[in-house]
Amino acid sequence: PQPVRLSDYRPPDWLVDTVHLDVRLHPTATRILARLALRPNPEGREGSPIVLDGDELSLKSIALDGTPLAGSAYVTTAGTLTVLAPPQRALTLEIETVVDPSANTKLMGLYRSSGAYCTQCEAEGFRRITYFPDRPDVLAVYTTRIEAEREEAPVLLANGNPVESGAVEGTSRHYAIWHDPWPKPSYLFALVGGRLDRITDHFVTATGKKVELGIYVEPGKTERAGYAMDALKRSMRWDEEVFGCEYDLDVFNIVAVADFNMGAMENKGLNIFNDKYVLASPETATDADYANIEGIIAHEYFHNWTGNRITCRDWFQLCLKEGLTVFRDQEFSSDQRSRPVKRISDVRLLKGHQFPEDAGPLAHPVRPSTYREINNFYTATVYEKGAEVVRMLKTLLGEEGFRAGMDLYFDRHDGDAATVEDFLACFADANGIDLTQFALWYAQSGTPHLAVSGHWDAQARTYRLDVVQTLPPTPGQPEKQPMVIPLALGLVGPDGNDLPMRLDDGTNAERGVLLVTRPRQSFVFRDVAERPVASLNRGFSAPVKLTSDLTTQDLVFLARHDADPFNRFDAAQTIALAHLVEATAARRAGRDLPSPAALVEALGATLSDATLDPAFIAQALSVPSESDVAREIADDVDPDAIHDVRQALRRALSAALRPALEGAYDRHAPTGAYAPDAASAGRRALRNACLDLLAAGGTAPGLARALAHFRDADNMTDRFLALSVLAHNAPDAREEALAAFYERFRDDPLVVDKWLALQAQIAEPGTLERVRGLTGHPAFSWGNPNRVRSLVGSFAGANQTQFNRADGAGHDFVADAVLELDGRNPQVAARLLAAFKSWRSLEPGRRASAERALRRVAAKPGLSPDVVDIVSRSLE
Ligand code: BAL
Ligand code: ZN
Repeated sequence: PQPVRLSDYRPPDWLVDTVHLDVRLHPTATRILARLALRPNPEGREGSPIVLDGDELSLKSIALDGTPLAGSAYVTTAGTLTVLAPPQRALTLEIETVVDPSANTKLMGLYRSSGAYCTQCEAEGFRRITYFPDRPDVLAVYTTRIEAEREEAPVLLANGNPVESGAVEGTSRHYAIWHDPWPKPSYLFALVGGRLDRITDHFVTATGKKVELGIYVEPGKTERAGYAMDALKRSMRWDEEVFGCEYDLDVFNIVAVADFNMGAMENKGLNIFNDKYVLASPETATDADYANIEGIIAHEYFHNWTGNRITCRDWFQLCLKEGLTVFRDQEFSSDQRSRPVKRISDVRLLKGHQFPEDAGPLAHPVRPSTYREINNFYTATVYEKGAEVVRMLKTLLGEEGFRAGMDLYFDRHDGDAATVEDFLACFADANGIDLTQFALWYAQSGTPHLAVSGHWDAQARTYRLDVVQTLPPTPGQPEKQPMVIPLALGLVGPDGNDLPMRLDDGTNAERGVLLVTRPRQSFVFRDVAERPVASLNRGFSAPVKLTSDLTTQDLVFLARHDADPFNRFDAAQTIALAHLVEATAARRAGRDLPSPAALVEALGATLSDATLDPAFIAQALSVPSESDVAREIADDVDPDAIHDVRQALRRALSAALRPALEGAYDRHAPTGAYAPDAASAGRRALRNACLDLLAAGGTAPGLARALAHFRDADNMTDRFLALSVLAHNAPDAREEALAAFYERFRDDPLVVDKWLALQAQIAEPGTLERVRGLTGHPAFSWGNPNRVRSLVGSFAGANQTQFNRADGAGHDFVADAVLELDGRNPQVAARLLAAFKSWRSLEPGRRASAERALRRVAAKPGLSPDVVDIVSRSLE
């Protein structure tokens, strides 16, 4: 495919005011009658033909203002239908197409999941339902009539409000009509038809309007939808209270389906979800699942304003809705749970997924300037880094300035298809500031590096911070300009309390934030009577890689005393990471491993601090991952060496902290029935983190505890943690435990996913054969994205040693899986292939095998555009 460029954007030549759809559902031949009211766009090119997008459609008829079009009046290609020389006035096109939902394995457009009909239109799926100008800046009012066999699809849903429903006289069919009064782009269209159960509730908005809420699930699963409903109502209230956003239809429906490419989709008034992010019960879902459900229900709901009421002008602006909405869902979860712990887990996700993306061949700006396949840009950079950029705006402007900018954005752009420039202009205008340099965050890819050193002058009683900012070259961007980096900090005095911060120009460092805007900058604080320890980038105020001249003892001090919980966590992680990097080098050079004494000291203090939140301590006990260490090493990476030294560190911590770990484990035993709230989840998290460390390396007492934990568990969080501990550390007990778990949950696909994912992550040479074998297991299916992601995705993305086996067999297996999948579901195939994103940082042998595997994929004829795009960028 030809690249699409942001600089080539042109407004549409034709606009669509209304769309009337009549969809006659049929398993293999669904007929769609579309009536489009079009008019020339005054901002488009005069005299233009009407060019509509279409993909795998069977065109049955086309009429203009009621008169069938002659064959010479239009042309179709593989991707378009063009009405030639149309009258340049408002007109109506009626188009009849037929599609086969049962054959739709791409899960884009109209398809079937467990017998139900559903749709996925973002980004370019609507063109797989009917011919349409399928771009986000064409906003229309939709009325949808759905008709189906009553027996096959008793439930018929579409966007907007229900208008009418009834029997189709003299047939076994029935229909429903839905009308959505809010103009929307085609990517937000949705319909559902099927045999579904539902739970209902209602919500009264701030201005007293009653909204009927429904969550539809596969028959028999309504008992698992309650938490999602609760999360939905909390989201609706929170968005009113925090952003002033009120819901705007009479109904809000959510449908959970088993086969879904993404996590969920924010279609107007009819969110469609992967059932992984709706269904939960204590027996089947972990605390992490509950937290994800809460966050994703909120995310999709929040899109109603940031995405739907204000949408994107074009797909380059994807971060406009995604980064902003991730920021909003992160804030929601922070308010519902522990803010510091939420921040820690969000930053872990950012560093674990986005930083590697930004450091490899797939790096791209938060707002890309070119793409060949937009589906490949639903990335950690657009979502997570996009959210960080919004968070930095808030840090720069403060609570009130940020809210003023958001209010102006909602006022000024409601009903618009907007751009990043529009968004930034609202914050600039509302606060009277210039955000030109800040806008570079949207345009420059790569993780900025800040090197910071501190200099205390006892005589002058000053403390100077020297900051050097660099931004590495990334694909297509050899040269970079300096960014605006809001660096939140504190100066911690010897007693552990923050010192006042007065800059030498007499100003206070406002809200404790320094603005780094130049390649080199110094900040001098005055009246600093004692040597402070600088706590830098508090709360991870900027998504940068920060190095400093803090000593290990400074870090141990911060891990004990920092008033900023994020940095308290981060100080211990920094010690651990430095240890692991040094230990990896020692292991490869055949030297003795360094001592982990500093980390033992820091974590020992954390474990014994009764004032700390258990969920926080659990995070602190979880040492950096193998991929964190690989990212830090950056070059000539040997995953086996990293794995070995990380295991050694965990064994050492286990031995050194054993009494404290056992004490915390015992003190946090459950006191009542399972509840998914944050406090209860935090207690379980700490107890499970202690167990995980106690059993590290397979010590007998640790394993005995894990076996008992597995046997006695009354909820999935505890049961699955114990199973993981056994699977990773107890080869002798592993098979029996895995078999017992499978027998218990074999009829529950979402739990089977956990079972598949766990086995794929075992860091042993036998895992590849195990995973190969599991692809033939009756519970596995190449057709279901959740199964593929659980088994093959976990192997490629969460098993560094086995995916990167020295013999190249792991790379070959994943390449084969990509090729197997590509003919069926290109989006899932391309996402799997992106697991090679860090291949260039591997040691030469593994790098060569990764390159061979990538080249083999690239050489296969007939690849999808999705896979071609990833493989070619990976090899560039
Ligand atoms: N818009 C795609 C799914 C999501 O980010 O909400
Ligand atoms: Zn989203």
